Amino acid sequence: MFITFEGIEGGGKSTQVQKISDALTKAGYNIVQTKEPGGTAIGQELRRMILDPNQRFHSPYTEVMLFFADRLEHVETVIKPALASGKIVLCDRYIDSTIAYQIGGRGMPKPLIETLTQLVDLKPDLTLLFDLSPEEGLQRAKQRAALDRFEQESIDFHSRIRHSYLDQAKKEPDRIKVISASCDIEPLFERLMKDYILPSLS
Ligand code: Z5A
Repeated sequence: MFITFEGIEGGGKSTQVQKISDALTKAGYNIVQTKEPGGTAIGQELRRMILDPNQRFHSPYTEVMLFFADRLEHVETVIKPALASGKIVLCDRYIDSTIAYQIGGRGMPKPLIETLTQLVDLKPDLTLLFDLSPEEGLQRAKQRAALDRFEQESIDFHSRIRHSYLDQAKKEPDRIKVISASCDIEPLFERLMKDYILPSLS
């Protein structure tokens, strides 16, 4: 199983990925918990460049190329080997982030992203999309740490991303499950395990 977690900032994905990973590991499953950007050593370098609030890219295509460089290394050296050895991969952000952020948010041409996506050649089995208002998400993100390059963008940018995600979910309802993330951590975790994670593993 290859399960991805998606959504706008502050939706609580990272918190839930950690909890799900801990619970499944305790139950005896072999889990690989990973994320994009930054799931490999090269990816960590790319992540630092991508998220640095002082970073200025001079071509509108630089950012998306860095995300794909990160992803190609990640898929080849982490995700595919883990799946081949029968492990369950839990990944915090993946291709749907590129569609939502770079096409929905930045306005990159869809055919370009579709062409680059063909290089990746691996789709998730299940995607949990954490949905909440950008206002609430950014409020949560602000409480946590200094804002990164994306978190400093406008509410309008984050609203476009949210709508892009919801559009994707409408197009692929069997894979992408929309989760209302506007509730407390523990009840959300219990709902995710009972309604999505455990059924997908049985
Ligand atoms: N990006 C892109 O543009 N294109 C791409 O292809 C990819 C990514 C792959 C990566 O940042 C950035 O890269 C991301 C998209 C872009 N934009 N940003 N920023 P990241 O990996 O550093 O951050 P993130 O993925 O957005 O995760 P996040 O900011 O950590 O948010 P989260 O995972 O949704 O939430 P969280 O860390 O679990 O929780 C945030 C805070 O809320 C924290 O203080 C929690 O304790 C709190 N929290 C969590 N759950 C709850 C609930 N249920 N109630 C109340 N408070 C909660």
